[in-house]
Amino acid sequence: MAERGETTTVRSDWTLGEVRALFARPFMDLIFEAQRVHRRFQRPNAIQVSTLLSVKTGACPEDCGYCPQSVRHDTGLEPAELLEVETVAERARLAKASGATRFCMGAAYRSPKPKDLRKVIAMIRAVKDLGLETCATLGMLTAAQAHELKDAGLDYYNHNIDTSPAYYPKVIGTRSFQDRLDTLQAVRAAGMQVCCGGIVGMGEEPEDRVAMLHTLATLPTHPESVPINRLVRVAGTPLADSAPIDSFDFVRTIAVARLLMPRAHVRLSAGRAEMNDELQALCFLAGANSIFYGEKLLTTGNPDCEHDARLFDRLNLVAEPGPEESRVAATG
Ligand code: SAM
Ligand code: DTB
Ligand code: SF4
Repeated sequence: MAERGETTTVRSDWTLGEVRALFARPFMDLIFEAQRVHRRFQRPNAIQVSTLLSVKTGACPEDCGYCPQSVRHDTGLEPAELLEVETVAERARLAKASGATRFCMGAAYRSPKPKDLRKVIAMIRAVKDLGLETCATLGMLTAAQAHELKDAGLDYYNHNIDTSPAYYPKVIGTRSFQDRLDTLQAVRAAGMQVCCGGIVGMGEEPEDRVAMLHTLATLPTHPESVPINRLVRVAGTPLADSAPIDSFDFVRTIAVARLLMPRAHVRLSAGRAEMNDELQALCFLAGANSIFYGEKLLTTGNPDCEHDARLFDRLNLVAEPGPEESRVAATG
């Protein structure tokens, strides 16, 4: 039986005090411990590679203060209707050819309408047929919608808690923290894997980062993927002038996520375009083992593929095998 406070078992009973204490550890001790746990639970030197595509862009009725896609913020973004299934399939083919193993389709919805969901389901089937893992992020779901997506073969649903329960209402007014938890519960109950994380650098206090990770790590089952986004400050959004988070505080957030959720893939998500290679390497050392790969996130930029390929080479990182290669490895 492991002692409380040891970081080698998978626990969902973390206290706020314990999470706070992890953040307060000397930087080097924290990173060392995170890498120790990383090596125990994850493949060292392997990175899971996902590609994002915005399948429906902008004109979102929600008011999320960070988001360029809200209809309430004047960001100059050109809205676009739900893409055609063949267009999405073609983009997924390209993503697979360039090395991605998971394809994540994002739509700027508060929640999907039945007609839209039918079309997204056709997209999921087409992407799945290519041998890619599928992920979608479409806003709030009912239990029935979650089941429809699961039946269509959706592997992951992304729905972020975004920040702490206390800071959440300062950033988003059109839906509540509890709404987010309800959708996560519906996704889990339908049997899908959960991709859930948040954003840092939105002017939150360190205690908000403690509470955000505490919320994720005390879900009955940890999310399988935990995206940690560093705010992309888009002109025209209410958070455009937020002071950037200190780089080492960002790395600490990754390390604490790794320690709290040892089996999860922690994704170094939005914000990489503004990070140098050395900072990204430090994030990988702290336990990040997933990235979004491809020149665009949803509407903002991401490092170009050649740059990422070179970064992988320089750090001797390899892409984690996708579903097809894993099957071959298991049977052959
Ligand atoms: N509309 C759906 C929703 O909100 O769940 C799905 C798409 S939404 C763009 C997905 C996530 O992207 C948000 O929950 C947020 O965490 C992240 N995001 C949006 N804008 C961002 C920004 N400017 N910087 C960092 N992350 C951002
Ligand atoms: C996540 O946590 N980050 C991604 C994905 N899940 C959907 C989105 C980042 C969006 C960054 C701003 C943009 O490109 O619009
Ligand atoms: Fe809409 Fe999602 Fe952007 Fe919020 S984060 S404004 S729900 S697209």
